[in-house]
Amino acid sequence: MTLQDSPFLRACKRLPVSHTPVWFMRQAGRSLPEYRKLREGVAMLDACARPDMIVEITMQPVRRYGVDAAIFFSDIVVPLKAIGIDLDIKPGVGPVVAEPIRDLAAVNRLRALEPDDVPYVTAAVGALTGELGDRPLIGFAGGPFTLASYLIEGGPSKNHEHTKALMYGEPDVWAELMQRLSAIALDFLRVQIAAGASAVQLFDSWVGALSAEDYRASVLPYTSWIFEQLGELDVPRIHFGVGTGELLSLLSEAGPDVVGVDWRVPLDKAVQRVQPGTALQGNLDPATLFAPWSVVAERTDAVLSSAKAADGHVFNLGHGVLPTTDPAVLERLVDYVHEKTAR
Ligand code: 1CP
Repeated sequence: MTLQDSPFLRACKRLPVSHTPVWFMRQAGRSLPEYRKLREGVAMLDACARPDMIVEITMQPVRRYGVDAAIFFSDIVVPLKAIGIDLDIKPGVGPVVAEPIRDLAAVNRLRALEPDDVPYVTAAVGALTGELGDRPLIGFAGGPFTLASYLIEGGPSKNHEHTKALMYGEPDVWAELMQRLSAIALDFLRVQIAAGASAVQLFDSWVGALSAEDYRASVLPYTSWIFEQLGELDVPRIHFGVGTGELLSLLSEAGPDVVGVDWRVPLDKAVQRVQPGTALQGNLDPATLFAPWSVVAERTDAVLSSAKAADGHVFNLGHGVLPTTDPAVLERLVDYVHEKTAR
């Protein structure tokens, strides 16, 4: 098999596959004991800047689960740190920004990302593509709304109130911020593609906080620009956000090849909301994995059956693997999907 014949890349391109490909958002990281051991005494952002650790952590779930794609180990805030923003990833919390960005002067200090800012990304992607062989590596970046939310709120937020206050109250500052963050996200993806990533996912995780009208006016123009620019690079583009049932048609309008769907919308309904010729990714509720196996199997059957309506399907969870998930269940799930869909 060659890389281009891999079930994951074929499903993204809506070509027939030998089995439905599987990978899991957040497959690397806290749910794996081998990850926790490797990370002992190493801060998250330091791990993200060490090619040896990036390669090992990216490979861990591939070895353990036999997933059909690897996702690059990094974080959506890595490019922001790389351009000099004072931020940290606090254990048990997430990204925390020392000085939240809330005015034009602060926005204007956000500079562009250069490949030389992230040499460890280039080095690690290069090493990984060698090690992965015909298994694709997915590169990723945070979407502009989600990055903006961390920068404006100063950390994780439930209501995104400062973000919306700026979006509604100072549209010019918002536009400047979104332009700069979109360029940073695009350049972070370009670095990964140039080094050998064979697909990319834009995680605009928190856009589900917006109404369709606000998303269309204040986010869609920027994500559309990112996908348009990526179109020249000829790698499948995946777009995902949580709680986006009401936004799926707009996420699709932005122009990705694949739309990631969370667990709230069955895939046969999601098909009707995306543009024709769009593949779907998803969408087992990650909390299902805590139920007895018979329930996991039944719910997985429901996802696979619903996915028959889709033009191309990549099996995934509806959001990231929860940190206390039993890895043995994920391992069994990969085998189950492969067996059930073998053609
Ligand atoms: O110490 C640790 O282990 C920190 C936990 C951790 C890990 C393992 C964080 C902090 N980030 C990561 C890695 C990571 N982040 C990956 C690679 C691993 C993989 O997928 O296999 C990826 C793709 C991300 C992307 C990411 N970071 C997103 C988008 C995906 C999603 O889950 O929606 C978001 C929103 C973040 C921010 C972030 N970083 C870390 C945390 C705990 C969070 C979320 C905080 C919050 O709830 O707002």
